[in-house]
Amino acid sequence: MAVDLSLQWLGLSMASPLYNASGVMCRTRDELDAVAGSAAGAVMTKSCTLVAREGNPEPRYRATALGSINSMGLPNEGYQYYFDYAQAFDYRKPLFVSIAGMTLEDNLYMLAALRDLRLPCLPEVNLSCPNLPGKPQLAYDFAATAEALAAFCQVYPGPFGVKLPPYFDPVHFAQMAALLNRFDSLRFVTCINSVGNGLLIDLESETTLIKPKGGLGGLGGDYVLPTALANVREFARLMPEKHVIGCGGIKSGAEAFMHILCGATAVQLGTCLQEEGVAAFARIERELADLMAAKGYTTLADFRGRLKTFD
Ligand code: HRO
Repeated sequence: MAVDLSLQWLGLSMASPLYNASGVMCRTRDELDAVAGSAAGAVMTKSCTLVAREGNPEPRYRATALGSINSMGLPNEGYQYYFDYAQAFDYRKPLFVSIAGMTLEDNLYMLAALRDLRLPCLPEVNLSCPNLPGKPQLAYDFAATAEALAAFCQVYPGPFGVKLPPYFDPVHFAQMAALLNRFDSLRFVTCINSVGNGLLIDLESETTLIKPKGGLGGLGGDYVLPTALANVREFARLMPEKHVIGCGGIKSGAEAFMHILCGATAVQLGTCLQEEGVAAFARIERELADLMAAKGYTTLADFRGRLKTFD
C-alpha cells in the first residue's frame, strides 16, 4: 500500500511532516543547508535577536539516556544573518524564521523588517525561551502575551505562528487558547518548547550536568513526550481554526504518529536531531510510513486528530 506523507497547509507544500525544532541544526548557514538538503519537510532557523549573542557559558547542553537539558541562552548570529539566509533561500521547501526579541520593541522591529522583505517564509515568534537569567517566559504571563500578539498583528499583516511553553493545567489551556483565538492572523502554534528549569545531576560527581543558572535548564526528549502530547491535543481541540505543530520527545515513527494522532499538522525534531543528525529525518519518515501502512492508513489526514478516549 502506497503511503503518502505529504501535506499542504497555509499554502505551503511539504513532502514530509518532519522538520527541525528551532535551536537544533539551525544556527549557522551550514547547519541550515544540511537540514534543507536532508529529508526534512521544511527548515526552521534558530531564534534570533536584534544583535548576535554568544549565549550562556558551557557546558550548556547535555544528553542523557532519557533526553536532554539545555541552557543555551539564545546564542545566535543576529536577525540580519537569518533574514539574509531567507533572501537567498531557494524555497524548494518551506522556511520558517524564529524570532525571539529581548523586548516587545525588538520583536516588532524584526517583524517589520521581515514584512518589508516580502519573502515567502513564515515567522514563528518564540514566546517561551526558558534560559535567560532573570527573564521569565513571556507566554506564562497571559496579559503580556495578549498585548504582544495585538502589537505583532498591528505591525505584521501576514500569517505567523508562536512557540509556546508547556502548560500543565486545563484552566491554563483554556485561557491561553481563548486568548490565541482572538488573533486571526496567528495561524499556527508550536507546542512545546522545552520544559523549563529542570535539573539533571551526575550522581558520581554530585554535580549539575550544565553550568548556567545553577544547573537549571530546559528538558527535551523522553522526559517531555507526555507533556508535549497533552499540549498538542488540548490546543488542537480548543483552537480548531489554527494549526498546531508538535514538538517534544519524537525519536521514532511511533512518537511522530502520536503527535499527529493528537492533532499536529506537522512535527519538529529537537533532541533526537541534535543527537543523531539529519539522517533522523529519513529514518523517522520511513518508520512513520511503515507504521501507517501496518495500520492501513495512506495519508496523514486519515488519522490526524483522531485520538480515541474512553469518554
Ligand atoms: O537558546 C536557548 O537557550 C533556548 C531557547 Cl531560545 C528556547 O526557546 N528553548 C530552549 O530550550 N533553549
